[in-house]
Amino acid sequence: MRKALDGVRVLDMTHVQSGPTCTQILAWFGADVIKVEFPGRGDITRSQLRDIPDVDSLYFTMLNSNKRSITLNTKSEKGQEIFWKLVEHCDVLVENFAPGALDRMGFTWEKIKQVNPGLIYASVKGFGPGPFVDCKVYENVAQCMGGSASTTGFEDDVPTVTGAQIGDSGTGLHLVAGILAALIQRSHTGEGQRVECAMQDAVLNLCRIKLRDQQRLTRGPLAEYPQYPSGEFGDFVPRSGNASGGGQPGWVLKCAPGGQNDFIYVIIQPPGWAPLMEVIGREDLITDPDWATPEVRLPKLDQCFALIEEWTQTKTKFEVMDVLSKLGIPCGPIMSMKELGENKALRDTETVVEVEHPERGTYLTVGNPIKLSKSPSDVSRAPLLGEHTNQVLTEIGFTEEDIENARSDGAI
Ligand code: CAO
Repeated sequence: MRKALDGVRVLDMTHVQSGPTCTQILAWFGADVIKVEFPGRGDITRSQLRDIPDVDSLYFTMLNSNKRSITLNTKSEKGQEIFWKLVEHCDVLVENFAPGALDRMGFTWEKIKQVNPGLIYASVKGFGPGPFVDCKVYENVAQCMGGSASTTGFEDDVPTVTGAQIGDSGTGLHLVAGILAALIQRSHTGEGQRVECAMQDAVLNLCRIKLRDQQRLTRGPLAEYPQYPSGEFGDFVPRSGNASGGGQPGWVLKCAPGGQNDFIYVIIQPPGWAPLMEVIGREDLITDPDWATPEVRLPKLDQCFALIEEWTQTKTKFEVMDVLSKLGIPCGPIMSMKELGENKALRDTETVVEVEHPERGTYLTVGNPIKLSKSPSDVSRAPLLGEHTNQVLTEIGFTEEDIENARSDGAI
């Protein structure tokens, strides 16, 4: 079946996580993604956190499905010649090197658009223009500087980073949106453009409800935060533990048998109060004026959740979900990675997939969470280092002799 991005060729100069997540999605949508890697070493993640000696790590294989790999020393003369040929043949160039790295290689935007005016040149950097524009950035730096860490965790504890890679994968996703928009614009104008996404900006975008709360704070305390009504509010948004970020209160409640992940998140929508109270055997609180409305419950949300927890603790998290979801009460068990990896529904939809790899055997990965009815994303394994060098160079017009010369020069 034809894929959404069939015919789009991506020159993938990405490494580590943020850039590779972007180009992996483009590949799942059908783009031909050609990953350019330093000869001999490749993307540094190939050898990071290895679980099997001398075999590409899961770090690498889970971020680079459906791509082709070529090795190229872009700082060598021959390598530069090959790079420019690739630029001519590609629609999109994606990179996430340290600021200025591509310019230092001699690949400036001015020159790139002269060679291929239709090329879309997309980059991830840590910061946009400003005092930190030249800084190198990893995931947790972005979480700290984009507002996530100051608002995650509990007030009496240190700022906390989240397990969700909102700085890396989150920015990669933003970049995908930018590239797709630029491709649509190009289909009208024929022109490429620069697409830039800063990790700090992407994290802040994902934390926008906290900037909402910062502004609300100037008008009074945040009544849905656990600090209300007895605690003090300063002049910045505090960490709110497990409170819901939305207009409906929620909290994490203990379940049986009391293990590390035996918890469920329960949300109390106004219409959910009566069925919840029925289930836990407190019908008296349905009409009691001290409990009956969201307004009177707000100052004692901790007591509301404590009442519900007395009941949830008598059941497993999935039993609780079974009962509450039938009553239309939004809730969700805390799922461990073990449970997610084994989850049948996620496997059935190929959000969790097993992939065959020639060196590591079968491995589990997360497939494309974006489902297109006319462009299925079949997940194929990540490429070995330089697996497609000859194939790609032949496609863009190099002869066998050229390729041999480039290889003996160390350019590939
Ligand atoms: N041929 C020749 N040289 C190559 C090459 C190739 N195929 N691929 C990379 N290089 C060179 C780069 O040009 C750079 O050389 P210079 O320092 O001379 O410019 C060098 O390898 C190292 O690249 P780097 O500085 O990007 O890598 P690093 O490991 O020092 O830093 C990172 C990594 C991620 C901090 C940095 O790339 C960065 O800040 N990127 C932007 C933000 C980002 O994406 N961060 C998320 C990373 S994912 O967690």
